[in-house]
Amino acid sequence: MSTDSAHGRALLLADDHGRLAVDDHGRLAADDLERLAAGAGAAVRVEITGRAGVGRSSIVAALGPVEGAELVESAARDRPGFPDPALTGEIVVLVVLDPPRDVDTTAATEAADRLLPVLVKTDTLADPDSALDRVTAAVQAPCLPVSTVGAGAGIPRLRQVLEDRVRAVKAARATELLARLRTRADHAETGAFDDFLTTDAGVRLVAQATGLADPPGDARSRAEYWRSRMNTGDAPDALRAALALHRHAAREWTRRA
Ligand SMILES: Nc1nc2c(ncn2[C@@H]2O[C@H](COP(=O)(O)OP(=O)(O)OP(=O)(O)O)[C@@H](O)[C@H]2O)c(=O)[nH]1
Ligand SMILES: [Mg+2]
Repeated sequence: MSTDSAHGRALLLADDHGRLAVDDHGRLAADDLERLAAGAGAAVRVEITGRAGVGRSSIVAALGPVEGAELVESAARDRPGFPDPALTGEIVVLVVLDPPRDVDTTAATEAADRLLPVLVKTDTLADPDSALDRVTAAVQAPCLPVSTVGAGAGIPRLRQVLEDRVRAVKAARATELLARLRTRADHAETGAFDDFLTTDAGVRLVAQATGLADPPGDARSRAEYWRSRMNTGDAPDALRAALALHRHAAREWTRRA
């Protein structure tokens, strides 16, 4: 399992020996279930990478805190005499200056579906649209234009896209964990899993698996929002998601009351 740990995901689904959490009798153990659920909800590691001096630190500073994420500036790429560090983030923000270099294309290929490319210092570009086309072609992915000096530009959009991606990573973790626990429960006894689903951690995990964003507001207003979404005659999936998010918000509201 440790081979997947670069993605920070597999570890959440298994114990140190690569097994799913079970007790001595092969049963799902409540403590372990809670620990696994906490892991699935842990901050998503967002790696900010690129060549030296492209503006990685400035982007981290301009973004400030991103909900559900831990932002890490990685060592610079393309330094003479140094191998490029492996990309370990669950999301890789590749900071690219126009004109793009081979090292940018290589990093984009390595990051694959974890990639979020950003064209920086757009305030210095005579023709930002052409630069965006060039960089998009080089990294083979849609690229967000950003500048961080003066008033700056593009940062709110970058934050929004990042938050959406972070939520998607967390939903994938939760979905995967739930599927594995469910399979496990099918093979063993279902009691522990069913019990877990009624705990705060279980309710949170099911809500996380929906991948939907809560509206802004306190727990009560969120609970009311999701209740209203339950009565819209939407498709069964949307209804189930609204129910899960309503349960989660209602729990929080009750706990705080
Ligand atoms: N014109 C312009 N300059 C910028 C922008 N963002 C950063 N800079 C400048 O670019 C230089 C490098 O920025 P950093 O954010 O330190 O870049 P970095 O990639 O973290 O650099 P190292 O960590 O030193 O490799 C600084 O002088 C910044 O002021 C931008 O959007 N526009
Ligand atoms: Mg820096």
